Amino acid sequence: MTEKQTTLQPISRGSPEKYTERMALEEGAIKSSSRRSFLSGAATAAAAATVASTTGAIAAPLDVQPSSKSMGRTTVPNGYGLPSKFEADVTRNRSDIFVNKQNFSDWSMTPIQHQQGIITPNGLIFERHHAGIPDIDPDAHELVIHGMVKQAMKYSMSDLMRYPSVSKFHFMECSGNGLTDWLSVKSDTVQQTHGLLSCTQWTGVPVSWLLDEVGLDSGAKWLLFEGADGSAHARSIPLDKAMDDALLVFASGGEMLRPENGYPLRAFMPGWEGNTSVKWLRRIKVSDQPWHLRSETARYTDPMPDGKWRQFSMEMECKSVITNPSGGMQMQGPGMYEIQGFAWSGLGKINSVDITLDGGKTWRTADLEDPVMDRCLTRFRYRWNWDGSPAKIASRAVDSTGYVQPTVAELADKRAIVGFVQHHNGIFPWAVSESGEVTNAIA
Ligand SMILES: Nc1nc2c(c(=O)[nH]1)N[C@H]1C(S)=C(S)[C@@H](COP(=O)(O)O)O[C@H]1N2
Ligand SMILES: [Mo]
Repeated sequence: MTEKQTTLQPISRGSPEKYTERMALEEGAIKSSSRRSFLSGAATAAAAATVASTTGAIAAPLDVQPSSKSMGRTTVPNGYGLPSKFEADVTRNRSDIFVNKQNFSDWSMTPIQHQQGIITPNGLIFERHHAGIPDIDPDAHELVIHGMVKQAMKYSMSDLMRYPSVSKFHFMECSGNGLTDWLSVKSDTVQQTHGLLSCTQWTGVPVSWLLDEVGLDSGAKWLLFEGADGSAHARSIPLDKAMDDALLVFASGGEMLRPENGYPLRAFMPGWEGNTSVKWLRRIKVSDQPWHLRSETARYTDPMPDGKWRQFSMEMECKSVITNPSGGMQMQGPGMYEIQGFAWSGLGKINSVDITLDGGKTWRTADLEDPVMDRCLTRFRYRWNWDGSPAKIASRAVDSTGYVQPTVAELADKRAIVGFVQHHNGIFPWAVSESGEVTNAIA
């Protein structure tokens, strides 16, 4: 998709009166508590001028639309609904910076600049797989739980789906989300910089229920989760996490998982880096220690300033990004815009989001849209009357533990920033030029 085609019009929907009302809510423009006094103030003329220049007033009554003059398409009773053909640009895309020559260990990114609300449609959930997507027949699939247990057990999919289940809203983020941001070549769009991020309602069975059933030997501390794909991707998970909130997920967004997201069964670790949510799950082995797998030594570790590498940094710390306006978009002249974006934290809820318009010199409070849920995407909104001068915009989130999303410099103090950086949650700026062009402004 060429994001260059995405243009941002100043807000112009609705009646001029409604528009003026919205204007009044902008940037704390209401000094007095009465809207009337704002409307009678000097700002009214400016607001009215903006409305006139962006709404296209009509003189004649409405024509009958061509689509009203004939019957539409018939329903497709046995079909699966698809987005409008006019939305064909909204797709998952591969990386534009680091293009693999093969598709097997690869990833595709969610177009978060086009996501409305907090739920990612199933067909747009980002993909990350180490050896391609297996096609697994649920009738043949089994999950085994073994190791330091009283009674090793085997579960078919129909066994598992007979258990009571839970449905939870959570984000999922790959630890490599943003990993190209530190390189000299920058990604253009927010899909490329932050699109290894999705959020949906996950349905499955809590791991703890099955662990209770098999019974743990004393001394059990770690669990191996292993996938049935060509990479046999696996992770060691501490028992505490498994007992606390880990899920065996078979559905997302109201339907069975898509093949690329782990059909028919995956692990899901709320708030933790995506690679701990092992897809195509085939076994859980209980032990008294971690396995120190490739994914825990050669990969998914963080270089520290003292030259050592940190293992098992699985919680995704608080982060946010502006998705609108964002890289590759084109603003259509001065006027009202709504800055929008997402904030999330692997350690709790989002408490607040601040917006800067001047590259971090001053900050203002954004509105958080309900629902604000634990370890879930939270949408923030901020009304901005752009005066047409160059701006550097960014968001900064604070979570319920009090953790403040760091600046890039603050992050670089705590970690050695080299090569592909994992767990990059630095404050991310976009530059808006006088001509309205929006570009990646990471230094
Ligand atoms: N079996 C298996 N599980 C896996 C992977 C994999 O390659 N194989 N990739 C992991 C990584 S790195 C991430 S970020 C998430 C991505 O899940 P998604 O493709 O559903 O977005 O799955 C994880 N689980
Ligand atoms: Mo990942």
